Amino acid sequence: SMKWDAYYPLEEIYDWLDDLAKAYPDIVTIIVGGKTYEGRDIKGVKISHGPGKRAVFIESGIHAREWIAPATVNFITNELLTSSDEEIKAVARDYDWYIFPVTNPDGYVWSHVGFRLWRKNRKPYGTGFGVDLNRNWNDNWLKESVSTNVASDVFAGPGPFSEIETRTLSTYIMNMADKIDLYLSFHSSGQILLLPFGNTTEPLSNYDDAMKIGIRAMGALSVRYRTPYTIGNIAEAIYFATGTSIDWVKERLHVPLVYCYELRDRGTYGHLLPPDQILPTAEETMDSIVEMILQAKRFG
Ligand code: 0X9
Ligand code: ZN
Repeated sequence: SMKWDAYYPLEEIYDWLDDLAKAYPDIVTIIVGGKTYEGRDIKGVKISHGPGKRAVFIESGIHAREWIAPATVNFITNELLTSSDEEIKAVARDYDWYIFPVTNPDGYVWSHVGFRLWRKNRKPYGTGFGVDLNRNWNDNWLKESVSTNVASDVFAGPGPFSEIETRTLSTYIMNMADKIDLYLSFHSSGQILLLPFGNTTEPLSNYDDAMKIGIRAMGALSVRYRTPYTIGNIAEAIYFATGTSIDWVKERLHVPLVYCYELRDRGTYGHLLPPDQILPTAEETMDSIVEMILQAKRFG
C-alpha cells in the first residue's frame, strides 16, 4: 500500500493501481486513457459501485514536475476506496470515478531520472525535446502564452493534438463525455481554483454557478489547515493560456462543471513541495471535492 510521506516513481504508482484492482475486483477496473511517445500506457482506475451512474473525471500530472498533483490524486483514490467517513463513502458510491494520476508518464519518469524540473512530454523536435501537453489541446491552439520554439517550456507543438498523449486521452474523454458531470485537472502551484477559459476574461455560460460551487468548495478546503485559495477563470486568475485541457473539455465537450486546481504552495517551495506537505495538501483537497459535489447537486 501507499504511504503519504513520499513521492513515488511511475512504476510504483502503476503497480499500486494494479494492486487496487486486485484488492477490490468488484469496484476497481484498470483503464488505459492513452499511449505515450515512449510507448507507455496512460494508466488509471475506474471506481464504480454499479451501472448507470454519472461520472467524475480526474486528470492529473500533465505537467511532469508538479509531483504534488499525482500524490494528491492517489490519496483521493485511496480515500474513495477505504474511508469510513459517511460523506466520502456517499460520493464514492454515487459516481463512477475515472482517475488518471499521471497523464504525462514519459515526462514524469524524466522528472525522476533526468531533470527534476521537467514539465513537458519527451517527444524530440529537431534538437530539442518536449511539447507542453497543456498547450496542445484543440481549443484556441497557439493563441495565448505559448511558444513555437521547442526549447520553451510552453512549446505548443506543431499542431493541435500533435502529441499522442493528448490525442489519445482526448479521444478517451470524448467517447464518454456525455457521462461526465464534473471534470477536474490537477496542477501546482499557487493555491488557485481555475475555471475556463484561458483566452478571455468573458465569463463562461454557467460562471455564476461554477463560482458559487467553487467558493463553497474552497471554503471547505480552508477549514482543516487554513489554506487560502483564490478562484477565477484562467485568464483573470493567472494569465492567458490556450490549448489547455479544461478549455477543450468545456468548450468542445460541454461538460457542465470543469475546474483546474493549482495545489500548494504559494511559492516558498513551488514544484519542490516537501513530502511532509503531501498529506495535508491531499486531505484538504479531498475535503473540497466532497463539498464541491454536494454543492454541485444544489446548483448544478
Ligand atoms: O499554465 C498552465 O498550464 C497551468 N499553470 S501551471 O503553473 N500548472 O503550468 C494553468 C492552466 C490552466 N488550465 C488547465 N489546467 N487546463
Ligand atoms: Zn501545471
